[in-house]
Amino acid sequence: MAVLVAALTILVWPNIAAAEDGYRLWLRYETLPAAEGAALARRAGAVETDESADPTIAVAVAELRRAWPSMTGQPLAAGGSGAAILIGTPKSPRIAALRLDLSGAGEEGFVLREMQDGGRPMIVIAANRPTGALYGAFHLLRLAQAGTLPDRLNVVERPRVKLRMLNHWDNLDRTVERGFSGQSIWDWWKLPTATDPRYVDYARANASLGINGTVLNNVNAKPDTLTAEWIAKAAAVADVLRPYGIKVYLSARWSTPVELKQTKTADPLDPQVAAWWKAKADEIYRAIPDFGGFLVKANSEGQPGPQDYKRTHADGANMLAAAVKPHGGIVMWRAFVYSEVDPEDRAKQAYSEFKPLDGKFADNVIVQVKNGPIDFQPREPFHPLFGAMPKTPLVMEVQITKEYLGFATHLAYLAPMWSEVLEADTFAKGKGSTVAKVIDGSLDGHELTGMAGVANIGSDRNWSGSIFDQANWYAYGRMAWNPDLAADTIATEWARQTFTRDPSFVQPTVQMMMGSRQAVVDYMTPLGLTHLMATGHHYGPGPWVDDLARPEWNPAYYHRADKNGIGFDRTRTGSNAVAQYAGPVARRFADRRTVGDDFLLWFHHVGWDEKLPSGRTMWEELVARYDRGVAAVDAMQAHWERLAPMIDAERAREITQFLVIQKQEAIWWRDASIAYFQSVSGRPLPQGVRPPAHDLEFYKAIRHPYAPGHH
Ligand code: GCW
Repeated sequence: MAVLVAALTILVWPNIAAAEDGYRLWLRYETLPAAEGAALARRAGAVETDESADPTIAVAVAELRRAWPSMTGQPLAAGGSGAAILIGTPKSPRIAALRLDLSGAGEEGFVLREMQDGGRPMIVIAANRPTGALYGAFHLLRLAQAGTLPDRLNVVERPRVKLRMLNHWDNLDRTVERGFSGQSIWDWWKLPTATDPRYVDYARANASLGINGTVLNNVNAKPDTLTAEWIAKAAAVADVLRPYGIKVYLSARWSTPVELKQTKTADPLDPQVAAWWKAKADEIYRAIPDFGGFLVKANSEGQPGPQDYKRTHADGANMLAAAVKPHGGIVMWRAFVYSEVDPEDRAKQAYSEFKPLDGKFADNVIVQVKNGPIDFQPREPFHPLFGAMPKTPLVMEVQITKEYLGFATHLAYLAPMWSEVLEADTFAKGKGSTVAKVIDGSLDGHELTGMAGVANIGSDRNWSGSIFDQANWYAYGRMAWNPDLAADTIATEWARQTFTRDPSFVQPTVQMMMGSRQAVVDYMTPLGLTHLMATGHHYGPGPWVDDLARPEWNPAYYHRADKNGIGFDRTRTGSNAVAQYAGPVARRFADRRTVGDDFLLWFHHVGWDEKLPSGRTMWEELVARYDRGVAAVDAMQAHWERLAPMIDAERAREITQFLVIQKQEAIWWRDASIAYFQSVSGRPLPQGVRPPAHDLEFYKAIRHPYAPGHH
């Protein structure tokens, strides 16, 4: 029997060991080619510290000790006399003795330096604080894995943004709003006693990117979140994440005290309400001493808020801010608001409500603004609030999970979209006032700065629902650390760690990633169209929908197509949303000659027969864009057919299958959209264009009652 088991183990184990299900993300630490591994082992053969009693240094050392031998193929030396990695802060006598200049590292950054220490060659990871040292360790491992370790290390890095947050839209029953990667990673039911080992790997992955905060629960929050029972659960998660430098935050429902029957009102100016929140904050901080604070969605999409009591967002935010202030906590107040009774262009409403509140928020409030004025669409212009609230720190919120970009089955690399927004010039203080400078605080001199990403992490073995969606998590973290990092640089480092460094794989893969988001724009919402997705779950096309209770839930509200033309006039002759942007931006958007293709129909209503710069009419161009989108997916499939054999079969197969889904659905989007817009425009299909496979009624009848992520 024992022999049989042993034989089976030998047969089976190598396969298990080689299994690539994506669980390891970009932290794979594969053994390097022999010569490179040996060279790395010569540069450091041991990992040393004086500070192993510090929990953060301890996890950094553990990571290095796990990764280094795995990459070099050689065991670590027990210690002693050879070359080594030395990690720590100036509290360590050995680090202090090196007299490194750590001023460039700030509170959370690090210095990586190769130098002699008592005659021994050392890779030194030094930081002012343990968290910085942890980030330095991960940076070293990133360079080593990606094969980009310079001959003589000399790196100084610090994050440009202070709060680098994930927002989980995770519900207490473990469903995830807009989650496409299984259940919530938080197994609430078994918490606080049982903590899933995945929490540690989650923390490692986030720390490897410098993510330092996580909001555990959905912004559409339940009052139960703030009961003693749930605080204990959050505290257990916080305990696991703490060594990795990650603080826990909670989304708070405005009406919590009333719904828990502990106050009669939720009026922010009522002293009893303020006292309740203060006591609640004290209770939370007893359980989670480093609790980050609250995230609030108020008076938005049916959520309660201070306006229910005729108070402002600032009244509400400041009351909560006072409750957490003595503990060093903050309040992130979302500006994602639009009203069911306000007939004003939805794209204008957040600005109209929040701009007048600039200067009225307490100093531990940060207003969280989505990247665009509508809602995480495949392409939106930057939100007009960026640059318009100089006295208020603004967080930029992006959606890593792809609610509107094909869930987890369409390949869409989002970093180019985020760069597009970060690089956009608001002209708030003249040329060069980019959104990145608003976000990193440099434009208006804010210390409190942040980025928030709606997480795409779930219980799926591969964490994000697909391998390529891991890149979106990765890219978000890297850009929150440094908003100027280029999308293709990030894709390259991700691909080299995640798959292989073979340039004949990496280069075309990165190229494919870089074009993928534009492909989605083209086959879903080309030329500045927006929000044409099917109702509720937002999967697939629904441009014909015009009968929902609220006007701004209808795709027809956004595209405004009729027999004459298509597009939303947001110039002076229309809603005048352009006026919310600074002069030069407003003028560019308002002018048909300068607005450009990307935002044409976002800002203009264009006649079907009008000629565009391409020489095509509006109608012909629209059709051509849908075709271009499908062709781009064809090209991705062709690329991938050639690339797939270069990686493991397991991940390759998933990617191949998902591209088949994407192809089918790109065609669905194209056909349904062309069928619909043709029914409105009445124009014939341009010569040589393939007619939709079915008639419009066929597409209108498609239902997806079980699409994931919609609760
Ligand atoms: O994108 C929309 C989503 C809602 C979400 C809302 C928000 C959490 O469709 O599911 O609610 O935005 O950001 O609050």
